[in-house]
Amino acid sequence: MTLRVFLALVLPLLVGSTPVSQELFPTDCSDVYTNGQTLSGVYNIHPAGDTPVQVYCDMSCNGQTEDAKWTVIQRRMDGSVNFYRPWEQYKKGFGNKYGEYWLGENSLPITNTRKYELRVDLQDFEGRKVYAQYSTFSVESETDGYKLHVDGFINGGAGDSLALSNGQKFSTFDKDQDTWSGNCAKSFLGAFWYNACHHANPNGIYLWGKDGTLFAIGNVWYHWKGIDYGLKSISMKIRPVP
Ligand SMILES: [Ca+2]
Repeated sequence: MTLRVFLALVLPLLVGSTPVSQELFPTDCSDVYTNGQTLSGVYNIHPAGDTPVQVYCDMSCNGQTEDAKWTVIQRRMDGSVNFYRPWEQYKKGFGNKYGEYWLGENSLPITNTRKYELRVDLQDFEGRKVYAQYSTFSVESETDGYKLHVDGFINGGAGDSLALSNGQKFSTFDKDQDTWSGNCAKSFLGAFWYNACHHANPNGIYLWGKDGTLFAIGNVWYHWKGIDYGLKSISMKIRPVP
């Protein structure tokens, strides 16, 4: 029996309080922060019980605040990871937690009892930073296609490019759940909550700026930089609503 399993079995019996179990098994980066880890970096969280998931915690929101506590579920920053991947890859997650990655299903607020908000941080190649925030964020189960629900848009200069994706199922090139007669993931070389098809394509091709060679295939956010500008960085992050 490992020490962790032993503690998990015995410690709650000894102490029997929620904070202690969250200290052993932080659900997300806000628990990590509460446990005293206040610097941004890679940590283990336990969103679904005792199985640890490695994640990047953005504790300072790019240095803007001191207690941001965001759990990063998606991040692009240098084009080092290929995001054109099939359904099973998006389900289990992929990439490098110190760089670019998609966290995967077990860390999304699907069956979690907590309510979450979403923030999308964007940066262009001229150093400008904006964001879009949503006061509620949840995803339905795989059976229901990971249907997306976002509401309560707060404009940090980015504009609301997720409105078109609200209420949509997740699609990959091998699982077309969009509302278009074609295949959005194949046509726009990404994987996302496509409608018919998108105003944002965070998992599209890393374009290194503006490139109109192929229409809307980049990691773009339409309401800020248009449909053919691939962002320098884009990251999607969540935290429980207080
Ligand atoms: Ca389709």
